[in-house]
Amino acid sequence: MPSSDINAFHDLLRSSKNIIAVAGAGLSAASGIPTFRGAGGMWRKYNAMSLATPEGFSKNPSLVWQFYHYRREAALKAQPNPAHIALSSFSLPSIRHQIAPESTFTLITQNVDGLSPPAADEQPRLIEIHGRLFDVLCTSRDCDHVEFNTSSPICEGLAGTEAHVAAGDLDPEIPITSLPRCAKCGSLARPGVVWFGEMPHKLDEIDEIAAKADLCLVVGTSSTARPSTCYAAEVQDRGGKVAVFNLDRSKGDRDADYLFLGPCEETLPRALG
Ligand code: BV8
Ligand code: ZN
Repeated sequence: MPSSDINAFHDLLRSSKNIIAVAGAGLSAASGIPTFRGAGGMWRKYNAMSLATPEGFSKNPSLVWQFYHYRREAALKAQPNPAHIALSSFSLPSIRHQIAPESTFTLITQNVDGLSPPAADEQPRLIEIHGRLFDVLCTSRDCDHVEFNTSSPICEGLAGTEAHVAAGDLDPEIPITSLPRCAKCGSLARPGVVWFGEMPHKLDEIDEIAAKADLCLVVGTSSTARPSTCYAAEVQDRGGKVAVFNLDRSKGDRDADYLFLGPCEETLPRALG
C-alpha cells in the first residue's frame, strides 16, 4: 500500500533531482472549472466524441464552438487556487531548492484553462500537453495562423450561448459564418486544444524530461487519457518514485509510493511547502 507519511515524502523531495508533475482537471476543480469524468463531470453531460474530436468539429463546428466558448468564458472568470500556486512556487528554483536542493521541475498539465501561471525563467517548466483554450487556430492548411485570443465573447455569434450550454442545451443552428474566423485569411478557426485522436504537444520534449525524472507527482487526474497516463509508470519502472494527489482513489494509485487523498488545494501546499 502507498504511504501517506508526509515527513517521509519531504525526505524523498530532499533527495530528488529531476521532478515532474502530471496534472489533470482536479487541479482546477477548486477554481470552479468542472472535471470530465467524476460527479458533475463534463463527459457525463456532453458527448466527448461529438465535441472533442476532429470528426465532431467537421460534422458540426457550431456545437463544438459553443462548448469551447462556454469553457473559455468559465476559464476567464476563474482564478488560480492554492494548488496552482503551490506548483508555481515550487517551479521557482529559489523556493524549490530549499525543499529539493539542486533539483529541476516540470509541470505537464492536461488542463487547457491557462490557470497554471507560466514559469518566470526560460526553462520549459510548464508544458500544456493538450493545448490551450485561448489559442485559436486557422483550419486552412494554406494558412495555419495561430492567435492567442482572450476576447469575451470570442465573436458576436456565440455571445450569450454559454448560458444555454450550461443548461445542457446546444444550438445546432448557428451558421458557420457567425463562428470565429481566422484573423489573417478569414477561414473558419478552431479551438487550439488537442482533441481525441490528435497528437498531444511537445511529446519529444516530455519524453526527454520524463526519461530523467526520479519523482513523478500525479495531481488531480483520473489517469485515463493517453499518453499522460503513462509517465508515472515510466518513472517507476526506472526506479523512480510516484506520489498521487487525488480527492479519491484513482487508476494506478495502488502502485504509487505515496498517496495523499483529499483536495489537492489542501494536500499540495502542505506537501510542497
Ligand atoms: C493520442 C483537451 C496518439 C480538450 C483532452 C479510442 C478512440 C480514439 C482515441 C483513443 C481511443 N482509445 C485510446 C485512445 C487514445 C486517447 C485516449 O487516451 N483515450 C482514452 C480516454 C480512452 N488519447 C488521445 O487520443 C490522445 N492522443 O493518443 O495521440 C499518440 C500519442 C502519443 C504517442 C503516440 C501516439 C489525445 C488525448 C487528448 C484528449 N483531449 N482534453 C479539452 O479539454 O476539451 S482529454 C480529456 O481527458 C480531458 O479533456 C482531460 O484533459 C483529460 C484527462 O482527464 P483528467 O484531467 O484526468 O480529468 P478527469 O475528470 O478524468 O479526472 C479528474 C480527477 O481529478 C479525478 O480523478 C478526481 O477524483 C480528481 N479530483 C477532482 N477534484 C479534485 C481532484 N483531485 C484532487 N483535488 C481535487 N479538488
Ligand atoms: Zn487563416
